[in-house]
Amino acid sequence: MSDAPSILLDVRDGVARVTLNRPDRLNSFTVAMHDELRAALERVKGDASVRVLLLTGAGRGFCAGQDLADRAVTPGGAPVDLGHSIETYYRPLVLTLRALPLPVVCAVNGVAAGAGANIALAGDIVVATKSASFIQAFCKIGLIPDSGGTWFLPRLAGTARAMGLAMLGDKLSADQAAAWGLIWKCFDDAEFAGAVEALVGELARAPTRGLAAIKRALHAAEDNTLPAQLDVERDLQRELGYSEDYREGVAAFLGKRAPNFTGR
Ligand code: T3D
Repeated sequence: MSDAPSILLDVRDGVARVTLNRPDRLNSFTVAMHDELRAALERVKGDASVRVLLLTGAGRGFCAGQDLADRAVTPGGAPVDLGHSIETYYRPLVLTLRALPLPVVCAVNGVAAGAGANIALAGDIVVATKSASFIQAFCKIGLIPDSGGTWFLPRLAGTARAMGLAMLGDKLSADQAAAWGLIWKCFDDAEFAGAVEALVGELARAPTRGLAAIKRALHAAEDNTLPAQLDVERDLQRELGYSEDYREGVAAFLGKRAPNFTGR
């Protein structure tokens, strides 16, 4: 067994870079990796210098979901309580990513399968290399898409595509994922690292409170009526009107200069 950490965390220039680091197992999740990721996300939450979270994978994959060898499952053997695994690990992870008050960028550097595909889709901005793919592998082992898959897929791609992806478990190319609106963009492999750095750099220099409010508003819209959503917009706009970054943005525009946002 490797002594290498399953999760790498590097905080620099306002960007927290979290790397899933079990490349020989396509970064699939063990209990230990879940624990390390949870600790890393706690550190990110407690670090006021962080203005964007980047989640990516080491090696040729993004994440192959649950490590199927991390527990004993055998035909005729004792049943396992997967509900416990979801409740303890996958559910809190997805909710944490969605609730972080800063942009979460998932950089899908290779195959994203099972829970790995849906954790990627939990990001606010999802980018992928052209060679990456998304696989709802669950149906191949008698399970349903978890980690938000049954919620994200119909909303992003429509029920017909969600059904096909979930029931057939076909490999969806990054290009097709972008064409279907599952992800923001994909990039040629050679350009990917540079494009991701440019993206997270731009977000780290942006008005963080405004971006966090955009995230809250768009998430609220998933369940709201129009009048209720107009209330959300009013309340968030009121909060942002008091922010330093709003005043800086207006002054920069009127002064015909670049803004210097501080995230306050
Ligand atoms: O269980 C719970 O707690 C409930 C929650 C469930 C959430 C889930 O995610 S269930 C779904 C689990 N994931 C899968 O079923 C995906 C399994 N993996 C694959 O289907 C394929 O590996 C891929 C399509 C993702 C990639 O295929 P390929 O051909 O590019 O790579 P490979 O050769 O299959 O994998 C490379 C190595 O990683 C290989 O090991 P080896 O032969 O070199 O020693 C393979 O066994 C290992 N690996 C890949 N995925 C997993 C894995 N080992 C354990 N668990 C995996 N999920």
